[in-house]
Amino acid sequence: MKNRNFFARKNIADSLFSLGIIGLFMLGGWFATAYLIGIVRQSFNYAGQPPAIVGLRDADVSLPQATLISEKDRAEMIFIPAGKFRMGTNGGYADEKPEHELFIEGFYIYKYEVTVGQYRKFLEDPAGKGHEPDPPYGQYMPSDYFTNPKYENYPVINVSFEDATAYCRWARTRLPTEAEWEKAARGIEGLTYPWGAAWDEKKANWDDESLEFQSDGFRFTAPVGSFPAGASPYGLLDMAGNVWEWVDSWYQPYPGNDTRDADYGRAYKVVRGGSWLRYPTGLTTTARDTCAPNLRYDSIGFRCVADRR
Ligand SMILES: [Ca+2]
Ligand SMILES: [Ca+2]
Repeated sequence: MKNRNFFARKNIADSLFSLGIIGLFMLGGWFATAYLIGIVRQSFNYAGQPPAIVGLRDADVSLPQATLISEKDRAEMIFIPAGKFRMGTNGGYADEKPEHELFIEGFYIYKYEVTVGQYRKFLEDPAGKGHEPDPPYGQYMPSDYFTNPKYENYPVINVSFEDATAYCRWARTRLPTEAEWEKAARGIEGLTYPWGAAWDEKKANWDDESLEFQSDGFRFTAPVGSFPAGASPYGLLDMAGNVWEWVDSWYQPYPGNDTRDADYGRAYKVVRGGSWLRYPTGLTTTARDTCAPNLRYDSIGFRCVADRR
């Protein structure tokens, strides 16, 4: 029989040699395939853009990582590239005028409002001492908002500017300036709402209840990110509605605005974006409201920013 001596020493050596050659070919083939896949994937990456910045046209930017995770609170942050944008509007309320162009450096900003769960981590740290939110009040906010785990992913409320600032310090971030907030909300196209030019009652959590529209599905605050269709050009969520957001700017008139307002000065910080307790005119990307830095309301929360690292 032909294979009778298959196990003879010489034949074993020959067979091992043959197997070795076959193995080398297979290994080579595997490396070649992996290499080709790599090239194809690379070319796709080269042709595309990071998902968070698709559609943006800032030309003067070398893009760093499009998203980052904040170390302390695991918040997702999106990069807003350096460049000019249009701030304010010639329509809207008196304090939103005039539209003016501003250059600001690139920065990272939280994709979502800071949540009850994230704020609780801050309170568990010694840095959070003295910054407990006021208990919920009013007819809509549930009394167990801060204790029932089902509200973990809802925005924190009843925190003052001082509380928010302390949180940011703990998270090694800071509050956005008013200009940073507005650019992140409207992009460089000067959008009136984060999603576009026209109001859409289903793209934000606003005060539909008192108008008896019940169009957005939420009687009080909503879990952060409940309105993906309402995202800003950079992919930020709830930049219109849900909770107002503290920014680190005093309430001042814009350059070229000659209207008088007794509130202008260094008594009030600005809050942005409108809330579950406001009508559409308060939810535009240019609308400004104010609050004393030591007061807490159930319509005001915040999100943080970080400088490019
Ligand atoms: Ca609502
Ligand atoms: Ca908001």
